Amino acid sequence: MAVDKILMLNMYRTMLRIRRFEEQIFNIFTQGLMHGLAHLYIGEEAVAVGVCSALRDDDYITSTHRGHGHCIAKGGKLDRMMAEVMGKVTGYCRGKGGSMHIADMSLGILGANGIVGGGFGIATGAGLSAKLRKTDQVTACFFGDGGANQGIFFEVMNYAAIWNLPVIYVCENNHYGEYTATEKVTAGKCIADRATPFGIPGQMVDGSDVIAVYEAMAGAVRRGRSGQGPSLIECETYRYRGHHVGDPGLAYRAKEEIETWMKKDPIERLRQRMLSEGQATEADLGGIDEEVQKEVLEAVESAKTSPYPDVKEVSEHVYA
Ligand SMILES: Cc1ncc(C[n+]2csc(CCOP(=O)(O)OP(=O)(O)O)c2C)c(N)n1
Ligand SMILES: [Mg+2]
Repeated sequence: MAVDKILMLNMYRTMLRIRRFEEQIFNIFTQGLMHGLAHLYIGEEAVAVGVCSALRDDDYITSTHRGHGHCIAKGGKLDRMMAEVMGKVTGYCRGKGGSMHIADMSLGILGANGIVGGGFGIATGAGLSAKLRKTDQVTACFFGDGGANQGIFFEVMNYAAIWNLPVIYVCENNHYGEYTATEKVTAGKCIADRATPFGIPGQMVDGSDVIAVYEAMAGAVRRGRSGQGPSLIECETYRYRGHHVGDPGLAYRAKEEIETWMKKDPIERLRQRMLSEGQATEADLGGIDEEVQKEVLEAVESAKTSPYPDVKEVSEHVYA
């Protein structure tokens, strides 16, 4: 699929929905309206949106602890997500899961995951399932640079390779795992190279460029759908905020480093590109900005006015 104006406008809108949604998550955290923590994806939007724009509605994704962006890009409902984060009964898990347990089987969202590397087995199983059922569905498996050091990553690449599974492993290398710089704990030149010993194509992509991510993903999806097997894509990206909403993110990162990445902002970059290519006017994009802000504030209002689950159902739906 060529990257036309409609696709670009959709990508712009979706990246903005993620950013505005997460700004509100930070607000409700500081106002004491949510319990626990959430991990913000602000700065990394081009990865989720580039990847999910190349997927069909019936394809699958597995997500991580930093999962709001993945869910929104795959079509997750903002009001149900916001309600879940606030522990309300209208949330995706009736308010019992929170930020790291958002899933929507009807949209192929096989779940955020509090376990680093927890998506690898699920995604690879979904790939095996699609193969056995002889559908041409593919699965995108999001994981971080920290997740890339979990042993199961190597196990699933082996299985996916020998069985030719339609799984695309998408590494979000944001240069940190919690408070540790990736290069201090990660061997090798890059994570994409880890595909080579398994005979899988691995490539690095500029994860601040939504079109570059989309194009790399579209190639990997074609490969997966046509029975040629798995791929690994490493997206270089950066989280502007701390590891979670309670971490200012400044103690272990230089201010200049953060500023350098913010200059490559994925949303601003697509905006400038669309304006300079005449794909959109300031008025078109301003209209989208307004619509998105309104939609996000409505999700917050709806979550605020929803009730908490009844205490009688405290042990329901929490164990299967
Ligand atoms: C199995 C496991 N080990 C440790 C943790 C604690 N933990 C939560 S997030 C995180 C860092 C993950 O880094 P990365 O995969 O790069 O993702 P990022 O937070 O950068 O998006 C760690 C170690 C965990 N949740 N699960
Ligand atoms: Mg990381």
